[in-house]
Formats: sequence, C-alpha cells, structure tokens
Amino acid sequence: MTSLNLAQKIISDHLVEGKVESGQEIGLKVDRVLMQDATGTMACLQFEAMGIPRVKVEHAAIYVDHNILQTGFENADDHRFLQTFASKYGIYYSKPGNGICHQVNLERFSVPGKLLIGSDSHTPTAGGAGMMAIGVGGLDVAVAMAGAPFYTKMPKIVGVKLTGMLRPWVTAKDIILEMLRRLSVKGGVGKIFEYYGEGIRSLGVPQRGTICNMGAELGATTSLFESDEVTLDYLTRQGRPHDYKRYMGDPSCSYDENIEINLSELEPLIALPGSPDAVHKVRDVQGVDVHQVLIGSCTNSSYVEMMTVAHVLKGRKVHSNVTMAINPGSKQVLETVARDGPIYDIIASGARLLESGCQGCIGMGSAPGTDWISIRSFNRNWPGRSGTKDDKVYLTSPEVCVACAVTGKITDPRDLGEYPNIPWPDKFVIDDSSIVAPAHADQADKIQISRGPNIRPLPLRQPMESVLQGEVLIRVGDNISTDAIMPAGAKILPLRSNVPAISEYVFYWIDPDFAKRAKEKHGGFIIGGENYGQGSSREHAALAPMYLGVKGVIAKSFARIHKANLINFGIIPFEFQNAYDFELLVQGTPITIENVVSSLKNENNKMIEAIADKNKITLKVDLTPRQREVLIAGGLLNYIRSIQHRS
Ligand code: MIC
Ligand code: SF4
Repeated sequence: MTSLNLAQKIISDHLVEGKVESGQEIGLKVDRVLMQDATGTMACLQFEAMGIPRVKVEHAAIYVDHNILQTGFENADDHRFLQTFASKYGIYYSKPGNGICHQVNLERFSVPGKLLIGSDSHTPTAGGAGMMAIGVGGLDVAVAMAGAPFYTKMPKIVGVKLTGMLRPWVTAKDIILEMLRRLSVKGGVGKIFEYYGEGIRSLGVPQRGTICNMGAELGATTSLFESDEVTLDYLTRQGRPHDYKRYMGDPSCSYDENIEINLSELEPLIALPGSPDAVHKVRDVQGVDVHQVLIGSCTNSSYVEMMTVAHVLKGRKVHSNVTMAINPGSKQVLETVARDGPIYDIIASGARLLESGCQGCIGMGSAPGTDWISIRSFNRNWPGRSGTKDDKVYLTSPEVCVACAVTGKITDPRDLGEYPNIPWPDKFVIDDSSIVAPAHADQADKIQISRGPNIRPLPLRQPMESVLQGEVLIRVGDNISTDAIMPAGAKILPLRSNVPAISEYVFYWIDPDFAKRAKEKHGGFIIGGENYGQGSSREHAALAPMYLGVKGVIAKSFARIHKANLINFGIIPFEFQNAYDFELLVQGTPITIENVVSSLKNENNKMIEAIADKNKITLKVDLTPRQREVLIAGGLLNYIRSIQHRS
C-alpha cells in the first residue's frame, strides 16, 4: 500500500466521491459543522428552505460572537432566532459572551481525525488539534446539515517541516507571519498545509491553532497538525481525553510541495498596514509612535497568551498616549485567567478588559482614530476593516502588542527582559452552561422559531439565462477582499439577515454609488484582478451582488471560498484567458455573452466568448460538471430543490 500523508488519510476516510488526486473534484462526508451569527442566520434560513426536520451531522454548533454590540434590536432578535432555530433542529447554541467560535470549538468540540466544515474562513483553527477543518459559505454548511457531502477540488498537499525551537519572545504568530512573508496572500490557494517535524512538539494546541487559523490569510483550503502527546495533554486538561486518537502521516509519506522553517532562526515579525503579507522584522520598523493596541481575536487569545500579557503588564502602566483593549478568546480563557489571578494586573495597568468575542477584529467597536497607528494581535488588516477609512493597522503577536502598549512605540519585545514562561493550568475551568443543548427530537415540533423584523426571506435567482448582457459596473484591482466587496463593521454587520438592506453597502468603501448604479442599470458585470474575493467566507459578498443583478464576475483569478459562493448563488466566475484583456473592460463597457446555458451544458467547453464593446475576448470557465448544473439551475438551493423534485 502506498504511504499517505495525514491530509490524504483524513480525506480518504471521508471520501464518498472522486479520487484523492490533486485537481479532481472530491465529495467528502462531513462529521461536524460550525456556524457563527454573522453567516449563520442565512445558513439557517437556507437549511429551513430544504424542509428537513433535524440536522443530519453528528454535531452542529452555532456561536454568537460577531454581532454582539446590540446597538439596536437587530442583533438581539437574531440571537433569539438562532437560539430557537438551533433548539428545534438539533444544533448547540453558544451564547454571546461565551467566546469566539474557533476558540470555543477548539476547547470543547475539536476531535482529531474528524472532518469539520464551518461558515467562517478561520474554521481551520481546529487543525491545531488534528482535525480537518475547512471554511466554506453558509449554504455549503446548510447542505451538509441536510446530510449531503461537501464538494471541493482535491487540493495540493504542502508539507511544512518545522525544525529547531522558538527562542524567547518569538511565537507561533511569527511562524505564520513568516509563511505569509514567503508565500503571500495568494500563495496557499488550492493547497492544504500540513505541519510536521520535531519543531511541532514545542507548540501547544492553541499555538498550532494560531498557525492553522492564519493559513486562511494564505488563501489555503486548510492547515493541520498531527495529533500527538501535546494534543492528548490539551484534551485531558479540557476534560476530554476520550476524544483523543493518534493521527499522523505515514513515516515515508511525501507531499506535492515542501517548505522548511527553522524555528530557532525566527524573530518577532509584524505585518504592515494594508495586507497580512506585508511582513517585516519588528526591529526594522521599531520606534514608530503607537496610539492603539488590541489583543484578542480567534488568532491569539488563548490562556497562555492572556497570562503572558498580564505578566508583562504587572507593575507597569499602559503608555499615556496609548489606548489598549484586551478581548479574551472565550469565557473559559477569561474564567481560567480570573481563577489564576492576574486580571488585577491587567486592570491596574490601565488596559480595557472587554468581553470575549470578535469585536474590534471585525470593526464592531474599537475603530481607531484618524491617522492612528493601531497594533493588533489579529489576522486581517485590509483597508477599512477596522471601521475607519484609511486606517493603519499592523498585525503581530500579543507579545509585540504588549511591548508596544507599555512603551508607546513599536518595540521588539526582547527589549523587555526575561520571557515569562507560563505553564498550562492543570485543568481549565470547564463550564458548558453557556452552550445550550438542543431540544430532544421528540420535543422539537413544540418549539416556535422567533423571527424579528430584520430577518427577511432569502432572495433566490432565476435559472441561468442563455444570454448575459450588461455593462461593467466596476473594475477593481488584485487581491480584493470580501471586506472590500461586502464590508462589515458596526453599521453594516447587523444587516446580515436582511439582504435588501445590506446590499446597499456593496463596495461601500471603494465606490459608495455602486449599489445605486447597479440598480439603475439592472445589473451588469464586476471586473476583478488576481485572487478576487480573498478572505472571509461571507456569502453576502456573492448574495448581495446577486440581489443587485450582477450577472457575472470576470477576474484574473479567484479565491476558493468566494468562487464557491458565487457559484452557489448563480453568478458565473469567469476568468480571463488573456490577462491583458482586463485593460479593455472599464466601467461602462457593454458586455454580451451568448450561448451561456449550452456552453455550461457541455463540460468539455472550457472557454466562452464575450463581446465587450466591439472586441471579442475569451473567458475561461473552470467548473466541474456539478458546478455547471448548479449554475444552470440558478444556484445551489434551486439545484437541490430540482434534485429533490426528481427523486
Ligand atoms: C471575518 O473574519 O472576516 C469573519 C467576519 O469572521 C468572516 C465571516 C463573516 O464575514 O461573517 C470570515 O472570516 O469568514
Ligand atoms: Fe471573529 Fe476576527 Fe476571527 Fe473573524 S477573524 S472569526 S471576526 S475574531
């Protein structure tokens, strides 16, 4: 028998369709699903539209962590909707304040060797515990809850060998920033990163989680670590040793590509404003005045990190020019840190201790002031994401963050002296009372789902037209993130369950007139550069343009989740055959694409011609037979309904 790496093993264990060969479409049996409130209301409405009485996966959970500001009735109504929905359909419900989905999932529900899909791009965090965890759109989660497989193209597997050991003040965040420095934000598209080698033994599960988490910024399908004695130790301290199983690649396995990082050579790193891959040594940018420091997010807010930060703050004060806020990743983290003492040191330093949740990471509060330098332990810093236009957000480890907070300047934490080596607690505080179990199946029909006025029905598209015609509505450059297409933040995020309202904000930061124009022109086309739609899994970046009548997106290349979301909502992702044709398509250029349905029907047809003004341009349609059928039906929900009808 051929030897397999870990990713191939887990995929083989879950394979229901296709072959484990890179580039082939594979169908995988899903064991578990994760949802959060910002994408979850849509996923729930989509599941409901399928008319299935209970979820068909072994475990499903929804976490309220993004939309917790409650500045109006909208968030609170959504929470009540999600709680009643979850109870009825067999889903665990994690209350606001219980923590960020990925942190809570790692603590309470990660199981080595299982396949998890989640409606959030940082779902791969669970790869830190040996789980194969993939971020997808909400509709893919809804379909998995209905018992259907998850389909994707078999990615390439990249082996990342870690040798050596991190030096004091250098952390897991520096490992993933080093990966971003080497590979860029599109370096991981179509790939799984599998970490192995002696270097992994000195990394705890949350540290491994940090690396897998920010693999999303590489554009990767997922990242994972084998499960070993470190995983067993973590699960034991979580009171779940029974969930442990050893999973690793065969000793002689190989990878499609190989990378090696010597941990002993790394030093503290920082991503400069604008993109998570603009990575530099902290030493090279030190001395810049800092105005805001935020510590938290699903990347860096575990127990050891909070304790390390508290230790540095002990007896020190936050610099007079700096405002510092800390969001622990979960109630468990906060409670365990509180039990073990140093909350006092955090408060005494002048730092602002916030509740557990996403908050500033997604622009829900903590927006920086004009021209402020904001140093964050988060994973994303695309322009405007913080809630402030022209923001200047740097990404780095909690260690660098706290060093900046006390000195008021970008500071290499090695200048602080001895590194506090924080031990693990014997046991974390284990209290799952904020995770509400669903009603028993035989009680489910008694549960009334509560729906506030902000929850609007899900718009659907008509089946695909044979001719697509319209103007170029906007042309954007490379690496456009879903934050740019469909922004979040305190004003817009509460509208996630109201597509007509949220669609008014499509491309809001880039071109506030986009929605108005799209409606006046009865839709049209979006033109993008490389890696269009990188970042978040938010399907609103496809759903809201669909609602505005967008007929196609033509780009040089696409990010994986966004491409899948476009298809799920009936928008064809066309790619330029010749990148220079991008120049021809300026705003207002009329485009006609004929024979769309017949071209989609013929799976050998990989090209389609478009007339743009008077020019003929060739577009690639890189689609599997299943994706073609979905597009012809006008989206995945229509497609599933048509199958249900047939059978
Ligand atoms: C993000 O970090 O951008 C989010 C908010 O967690 C998104 C999901 C969303 O938009 O709801 C993600 O990463 O998928
Ligand atoms: Fe929440 Fe930020 Fe993590 Fe997204 S990246 S799940 S907004 S903490």
